[in-house]
Amino acid sequence: MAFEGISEKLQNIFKGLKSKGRLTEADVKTALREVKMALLEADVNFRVVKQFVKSVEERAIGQDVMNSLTPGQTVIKIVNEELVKLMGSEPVRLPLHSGLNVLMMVGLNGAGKTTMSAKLGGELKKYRRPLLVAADVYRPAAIEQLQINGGKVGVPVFTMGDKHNPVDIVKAAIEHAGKNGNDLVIVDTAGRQHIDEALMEELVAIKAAVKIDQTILVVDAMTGQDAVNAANSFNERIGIDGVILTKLDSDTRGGAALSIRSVTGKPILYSGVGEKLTDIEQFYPDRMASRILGMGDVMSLIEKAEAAYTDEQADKLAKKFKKAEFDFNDMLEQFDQMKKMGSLQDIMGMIPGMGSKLKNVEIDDKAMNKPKAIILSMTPKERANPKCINPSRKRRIAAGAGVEVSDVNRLLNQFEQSKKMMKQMSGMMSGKGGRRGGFKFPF
Ligand SMILES: Nc1nc2c(ncn2[C@@H]2O[C@H](COP(=O)(O)OP(=O)(O)OP(=O)(O)O)[C@@H](O)[C@H]2O)c(=O)[nH]1
Ligand SMILES: [Mg+2]
Repeated sequence: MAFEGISEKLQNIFKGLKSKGRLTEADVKTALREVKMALLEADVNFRVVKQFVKSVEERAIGQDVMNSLTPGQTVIKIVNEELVKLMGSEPVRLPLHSGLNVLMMVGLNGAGKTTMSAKLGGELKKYRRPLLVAADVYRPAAIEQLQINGGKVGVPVFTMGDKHNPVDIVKAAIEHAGKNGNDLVIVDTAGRQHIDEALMEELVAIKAAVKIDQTILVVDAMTGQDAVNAANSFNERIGIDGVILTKLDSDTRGGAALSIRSVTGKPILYSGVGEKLTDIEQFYPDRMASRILGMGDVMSLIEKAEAAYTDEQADKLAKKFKKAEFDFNDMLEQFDQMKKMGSLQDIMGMIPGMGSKLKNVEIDDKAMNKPKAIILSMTPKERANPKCINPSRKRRIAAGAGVEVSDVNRLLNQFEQSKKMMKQMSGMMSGKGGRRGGFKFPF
């Protein structure tokens, strides 16, 4: 899970701060020294760390903070605010003007350019008419990969095979876009293992030959300092306009996410959060800071739930909860809805305070398979009215699902328990809007 190490360290530091009623200057300095170590260990650029700690210290060591009622909380709040600032403060939307826009995706080998090109195409298709362009003529199967991904998101792919040079391909693609009513051209370029002069020349040549509106650097969040150094070189050599971080679903330490904005001075536009082509999110500095601090990412969780549930479904569910009418048919439906929200591991990681608790727990998405199989081997009548499930029915259900009768019993007990809980909770859940409230920081 992303940011595990740094989250845990920061939370421990904060616990120490909060346990003290009053804070001395020395307390704050000690805590900040630990914050500094945690950031360095997460592979954050050392200059960025130095500046960060200085900014926090300037704000934290003052009479206002020391004399406040909850100095520990105040210091934590400052750290949070400075982290948000480090990643750009406000979310930045990809700037698109009216008429034809050309985006060029650049970055190191394997950063996720081809995947992200398709993800962006799929995302921006809502507002634009995108065209993907296969300008990686070096890596075997790169063109095919883009074609397959383009097909999956329903975005056309322009290719001239691998016998032309990328400058000619991009020129022809722009002409093609003009003729076919595409107003957004997304160019997938070749990656290299390291910054490589020939590659840089090629990108410079493309930029000289056609008008590129946005040069977007795709950065693998797993790679920390290396990514940041590469970003610097790309920026100096060809000039970049924005950054996209990929693989934020993996167990990245946080270094790239925290350094890249401040090192390049360019906004982080989106993040890639999985291998599926819908795994793309707008980048929100405040939400990312919450995740890094181990406060969870409640907003993203709510958005995911809202995307998976229609208003109608949410209302229906809330009503059933209220009357405790929830049955196994509903439970089955929930399993499928949960799947739409992503992997269980990811979902749990967004819940405040859960990230660090899950450290060594492997959450298996298959965990839902057993109860699902049991419910599937019930008759519709049994699902709607679990009370009628007598011992002989239990045996039949167990045999049908390939489990033990004790597994069936366990599920039935859990079900009764949750019905009781639902009754108690129903007062707290009042429609969709209600889910937004009630969020508290875990420390
Ligand atoms: N988990 C995860 N995997 C990703 C993400 N984005 C890309 N990948 C995977 O990373 C690998 C490389 O992605 P590509 O899109 O081929 O990367 P690329 O930059 O085009 O690579 P080259 O063309 O070889 O330079 C693939 O296996 C992708 O599925 C992401 O956000 N999360
Ligand atoms: Mg590629």
